Amino acid sequence: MTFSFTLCGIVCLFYGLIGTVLGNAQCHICLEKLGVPQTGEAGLPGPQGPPGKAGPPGSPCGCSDPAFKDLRKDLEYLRNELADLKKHAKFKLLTWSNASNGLAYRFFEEHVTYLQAKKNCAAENARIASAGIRKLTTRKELLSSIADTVSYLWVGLDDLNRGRRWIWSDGIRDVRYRRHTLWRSGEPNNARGNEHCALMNIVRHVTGEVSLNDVPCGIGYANAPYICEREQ
Ligand SMILES: [Ca+2]
Repeated sequence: MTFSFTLCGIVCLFYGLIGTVLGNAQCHICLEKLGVPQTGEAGLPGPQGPPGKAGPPGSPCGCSDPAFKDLRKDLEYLRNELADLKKHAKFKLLTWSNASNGLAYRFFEEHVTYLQAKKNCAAENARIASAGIRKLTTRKELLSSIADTVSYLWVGLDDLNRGRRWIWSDGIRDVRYRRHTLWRSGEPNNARGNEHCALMNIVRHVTGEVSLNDVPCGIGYANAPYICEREQ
């Protein structure tokens, strides 16, 4: 037995030095014959295990990269824009919308004469806006709800009546000498004797700053967009 072990040792050592596959097999056979248990080839890899535990939280970034600063600025800008959109979404004039003065308003962007605007509002059971124009809080609300590119509008104010008095579309007589008049300085001037309708120039939408000028009402002169006003 001792001799056999020694022989196997020589065989294994010899073939181990040569390093051949056949030699390894001879060594295994020799040891197997002596009853020494031999390990077979390694089996296939087992299935993948479950995911490990989450790692520790990362450390805060340096944030000193100029690109990061730009991104933060952009994000701030987008947040403000979103806040503005949300604010204005509450009051859109493209359809009939209720204003804080208890009346409803709708903006029409088509450019027409004063007389056509009057007809179009009447078709909506409405009048060209007057009460909401006179009141600053409502005027700001209205003008903030239409595009900044709209720089003038018809308002419901004319002196087409027999007495040639300036009367708003809701029946209120305009008193041009009041301290808070909306007329531009020197207006109404009835230039060339045919200016009987009020056109409103918008100076600033957000503040509601405007000025009125009397202009011809009919075809061939001024065409402008307008806002109609009616009961809710
Ligand atoms: Ca004028």
